[in-house]
Amino acid sequence: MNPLLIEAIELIKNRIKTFPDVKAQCFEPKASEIYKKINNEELFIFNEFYEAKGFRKIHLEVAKLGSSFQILHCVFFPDPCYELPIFGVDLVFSSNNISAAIVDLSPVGENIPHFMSSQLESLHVPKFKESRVLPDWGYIFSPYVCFIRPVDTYEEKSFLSIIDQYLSILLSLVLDVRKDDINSLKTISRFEYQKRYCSNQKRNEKTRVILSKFFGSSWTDEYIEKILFSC
Ligand code: BLA
Repeated sequence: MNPLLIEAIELIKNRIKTFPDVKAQCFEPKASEIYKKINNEELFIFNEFYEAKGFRKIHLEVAKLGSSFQILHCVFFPDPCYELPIFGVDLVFSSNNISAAIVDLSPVGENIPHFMSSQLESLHVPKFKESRVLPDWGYIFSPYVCFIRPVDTYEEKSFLSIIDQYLSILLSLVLDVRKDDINSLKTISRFEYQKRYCSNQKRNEKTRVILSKFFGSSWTDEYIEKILFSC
């Protein structure tokens, strides 16, 4: 695996460990390690699932698809009873270079709450040389989304530091947050926004195309529906 990918996995795992009441979920055991060999090319996907205070599902995935693609994908799906954003990161290595690096704390309401935006504003985010344009479904992300192609080691490390800082903000939010009633209008509205996030992520044809190439389209549809963006 690419050393930067390993560094990113370590960083995220170390952060996950610090979330309150975190425990591993024994969810879909057959989905935790997926391995295939096609024409001497090895494909594997490792999945880890956790739950924690305020989060219905924390999913960390590492995939090696053929000789050229390595992917890190992680989403913290909040329990809609809590006023918490959706943390998501996707790091796509193509032929050992990062082609896409995206991280966000995405809103589950019309706007990002003020107590969250003030923390995000105070972060030190360097100016990356190559920012990337979001696809049309990308309106689900916050104004603080970082979507770039890092051009050198300095930018790669800076991106890892942003992942870490976003997780640190998320942790500070969960330590303070109160649970709303399951039937409250706030909870229901956050659930609707989370469903909207998931249905738009499912519109990412790039994820679908690469998974289908190796695993076929019906396996891919089920994987995206049940593992990546189940709601
Ligand atoms: C892009 N995602 C991509 C690309 C690939 C994948 C191959 C194209 C890279 C490029 O444009 O340079 C593939 N991503 C995967 C696969 C998995 C995966 C196979 O996670 C899982 C097995 N995607 C997410 C999450 C976010 C996300 C959580 O899963 C954001 C937080 C974003 N990925 C995202 C975006 C693009 C992308 C916005 C660019 C899409 C585009 O340009 O059309």
